[in-house]
Amino acid sequence: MVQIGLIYAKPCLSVAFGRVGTAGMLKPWAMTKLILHYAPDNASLIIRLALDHLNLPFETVLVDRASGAQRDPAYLAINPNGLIPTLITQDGPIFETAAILLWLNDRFGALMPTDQPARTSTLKWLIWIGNSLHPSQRMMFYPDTYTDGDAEDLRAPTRRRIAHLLTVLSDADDADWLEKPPSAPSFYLAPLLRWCAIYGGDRWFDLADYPRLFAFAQRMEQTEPVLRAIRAEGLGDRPFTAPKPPNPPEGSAV
Ligand SMILES: N[C@@H](CCC(=O)N[C@@H](CS)C(=O)NCC(=O)O)C(=O)O
Repeated sequence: MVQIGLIYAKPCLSVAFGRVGTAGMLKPWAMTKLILHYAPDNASLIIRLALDHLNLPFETVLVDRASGAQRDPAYLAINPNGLIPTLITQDGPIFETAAILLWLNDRFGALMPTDQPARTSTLKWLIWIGNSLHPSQRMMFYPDTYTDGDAEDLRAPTRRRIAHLLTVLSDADDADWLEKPPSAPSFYLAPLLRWCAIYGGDRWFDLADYPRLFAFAQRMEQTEPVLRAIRAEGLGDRPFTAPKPPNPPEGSAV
């Protein structure tokens, strides 16, 4: 069953009336409450960070992973993939993390640069995270979904693949969003770095091997959305540079 979780609404209602080009005008779409179907320390964390960054009020509904609620008919009706997150919006339920981030930017702005070429490179890396890095992580974390054979036979090359991808990102000249104020790919990347360290086997990953990404993670840890997510999902003091398994106030990560 999908359960009703805590209600989370920051007192910033003025911003919920639309940030982009509204000049104080009330937009009808801005009045529909956003509902994030989430589990602690799941990909929904990325969307929580983005919603918080945008100062949008939203409700959370816990998807109880301990009972496999992501596969319940009620949840499959809004996300037939049985994956977390799903964001309920005035335009209907949205699944796929990158799609939700882009929808939020379409509606509210402030998640992607508007000037070129920064916009193009930020878009490129956002989709790279969603199409390349995140799927590789899923192969590490859910090997049984991808092979009938020995999980370790899949994990070993996938570890190398993830290391290669992170090296590509670290070395990229056009990934300067890493050093800029947080944008959509920042909110996507930071939790993925955390999960590399926590899930998918012991001690295969050390963020310190990627100094540029370590510095990025340190900066992200000091942002208000991350500080609030730490409390909301029990992520520990240094969720990206020294991650520990979560200790959430409700629900479970796996
Ligand atoms: N491509 C999906 C992946 C989401 C995903 O992997 N979610 C994980 C939690 S981090 C999940 O729902 N796992 C439960 C399962 O696989 O049954 C997205 O971008 O939203």
